[in-house]
Amino acid sequence: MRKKIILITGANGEIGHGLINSLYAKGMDNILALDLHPISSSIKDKILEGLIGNILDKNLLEQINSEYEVSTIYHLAALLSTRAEFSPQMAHEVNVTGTLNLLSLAVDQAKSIGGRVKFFFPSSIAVYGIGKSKGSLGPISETEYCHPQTMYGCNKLYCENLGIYHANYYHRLADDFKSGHLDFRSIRFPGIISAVTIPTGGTSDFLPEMIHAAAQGQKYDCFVRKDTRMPFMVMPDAIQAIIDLMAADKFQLSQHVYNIGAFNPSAGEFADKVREHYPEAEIHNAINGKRQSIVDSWPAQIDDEKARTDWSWSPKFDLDSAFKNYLIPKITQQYER
Ligand code: AKB
Repeated sequence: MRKKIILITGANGEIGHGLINSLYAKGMDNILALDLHPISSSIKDKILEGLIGNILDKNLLEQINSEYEVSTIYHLAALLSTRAEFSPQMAHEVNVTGTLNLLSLAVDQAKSIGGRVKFFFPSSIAVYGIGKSKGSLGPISETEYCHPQTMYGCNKLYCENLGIYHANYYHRLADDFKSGHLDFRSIRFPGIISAVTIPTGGTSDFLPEMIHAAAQGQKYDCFVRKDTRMPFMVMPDAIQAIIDLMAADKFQLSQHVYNIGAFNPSAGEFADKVREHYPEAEIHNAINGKRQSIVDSWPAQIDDEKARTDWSWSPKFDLDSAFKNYLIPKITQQYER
C-alpha cells in the first residue's frame, strides 16, 4: 500500500513555511516536504516526512511516484526574479524543467489512482511586461500585457500554459487520455510581505527588507525609487488565497490562473508607514537601475475581479491593518525574542 500524501516542493521557502503551518492547523499533516536543504526546525514537526532532494532528479521523483499516493501537489520550488536574471539557464532548468517534471508526476499519479490530482502553481505578476506608461494604466487583468521582461516572468507564464495543457490536452491522441485528470490551479501573486521570514532573490524584496531592517534597528538602502508602485499583500492573505482556491468547487472556476491583490503603496509611502511605527528607522534610496527596470515593467495595480467572483477572494488586510494587526506585532515579537 502506498502512503497517501500531499507533496510540497520548495517546502523551506517563505510560502512553504506559511502553507505547512496552515495545513497543519487544519489537521492536514500527511505532508511530504521536498527541499534542497533539510526541512527547517520550525516546520519539521508539522509534516509526515521531509525529503532532501532536487526537483530535477528524475530518480527521486520516480521514487516518490512508486512509494506514495499523491492527492495534491503544491509546487513552490523556484528561483525568483533577480536571482534568475543572474543565472537565466539555471532558472529555466529549475523553473520550467522542474515544473514539467512535477506535472508529469501528477499525471502519472492521476493515471495510477484512476482519479484526479490537484496541482497548485504559484505564478507571479512577473508575467506582465508593460512599457513606460505604467502609472497611467488602470488595473491589469489576467489577459493583458503578458509580455514578461525577465527570465522568471517568461518561466512563470510558460508554466501556467504547461499546467493548462496538462490539465486539458496532454496525450490527447492517446487511448487513455482523459481531460480533467489533472486539476491545475494557479495564482499570480504580487509581492508578499511576511513578518516571520525575509525573501531572497526576488525583486519585490524591497518592502519586506525595509520593514525587517527597521525592526532590527538597521539602516536600509532601498534599491528602487520612492515613487515605485506595485501590488503587495501580507503572507497570511497569500496562504489563505491558496487554501481557498484549492478548496473551491471546480465548477465555480472559470479559469485556471487568477490575479489577486490587496494594496499597492509606493516605496516612499511604505517607508513613511514604517517610520510611523519605528520613528528611528533610517531608510535611504540607493537605486539599482536594473532592478528598478524590472519593477517598472510590473503593473502598479492588477484587476482581481475574477478571483473575487469565482472563489470569493477578499484580502483580510489592507495596508493599515497589515501594519497594525500583523506586521508590527509579529515582527516586534520576533526580534524581541
Ligand atoms: C519576485 O520578486 O521575484 C517575486 C515575485 C514578484 O514573484 N517576489
